[in-house]
Amino acid sequence: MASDISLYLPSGATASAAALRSEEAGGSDEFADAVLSGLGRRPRSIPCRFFYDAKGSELFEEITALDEYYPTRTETALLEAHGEEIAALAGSGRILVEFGSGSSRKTSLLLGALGEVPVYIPIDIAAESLREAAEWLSGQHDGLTILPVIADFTATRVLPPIVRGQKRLGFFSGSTIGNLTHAEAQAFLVNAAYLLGRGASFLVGVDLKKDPAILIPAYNDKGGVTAAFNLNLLERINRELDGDIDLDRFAHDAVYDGIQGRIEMHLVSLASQTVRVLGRAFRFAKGERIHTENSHKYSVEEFQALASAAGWAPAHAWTDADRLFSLHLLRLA
Ligand code: AVJ
Repeated sequence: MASDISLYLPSGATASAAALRSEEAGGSDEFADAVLSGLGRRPRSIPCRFFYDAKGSELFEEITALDEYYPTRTETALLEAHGEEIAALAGSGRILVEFGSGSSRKTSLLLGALGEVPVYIPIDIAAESLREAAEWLSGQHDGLTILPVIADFTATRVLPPIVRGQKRLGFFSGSTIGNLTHAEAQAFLVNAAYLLGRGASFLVGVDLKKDPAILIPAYNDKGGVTAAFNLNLLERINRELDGDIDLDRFAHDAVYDGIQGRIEMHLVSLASQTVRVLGRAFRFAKGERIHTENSHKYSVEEFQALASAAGWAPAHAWTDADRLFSLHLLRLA
């Protein structure tokens, strides 16, 4: 098992994870800017990428095991059931580029189905989870060359030079594309086309539109794990930004917006109150909300139309029998 996995920086430099620990989940400066500007505007919002500090990542792992949260197990079952067909249609001997350090179990399933993968390149801004995932995968796949890239996967345009001239297969799992607005998702797909290059294939996990009676419990489970995941943002403000927020005076909420076709997660103020962050006061009225995440849902046709508009040719889509989740294989001419 390669223990000294070097992390690649778009500047071309490589660095050890230790040196980059401060990059964890958006360094505190970035977090401070996002929170102060986000709480200062209307509607108030804090970007969902700040969920994933160490505690948040642990809580998310717990969410993926919840009965109510069907996406992870359904996508994993699709990879188990259709891995060979996906590998055949995606094309063999391709470099695998993953957007996000993802869930290693799904990546390992795909790597297993693909067989010989010359190089695996996960892209993520969070150095620590990138290194952990890479070490776990190198333990599972002896001899696999892993080159983790520390970058914002929605925008980076640089891959390690080793990929030059080699065909690529992209992988974007978990319906994380749902966090992006439709315009952002299209821009992401255009950028991914640039990054993956001519003749590329792209496998994308997309959560499907369905009865809100299924969707809302998936984002507001009766055990309160998703609530803890959302409220952890306020805990993180108290931990890192000298906040004095009383967590008992805020509540988690998940609503389904049928027009936008998305779940929205909010933190609701249970009283009129003033909270302080880095010495700045923010007055909340009772019932006022902080938006913390969008999770867009698509029909198969809607996602194929979005992908086509971004220059990709939809090659195949797999869904489970209950049509809860979908995996899309896209191709670039
Ligand atoms: C990791 C972004 C795909 O939106 O379903 C889980 C995150 N938020 N429960 C999702 C999440 C609340 C998840 N993604």
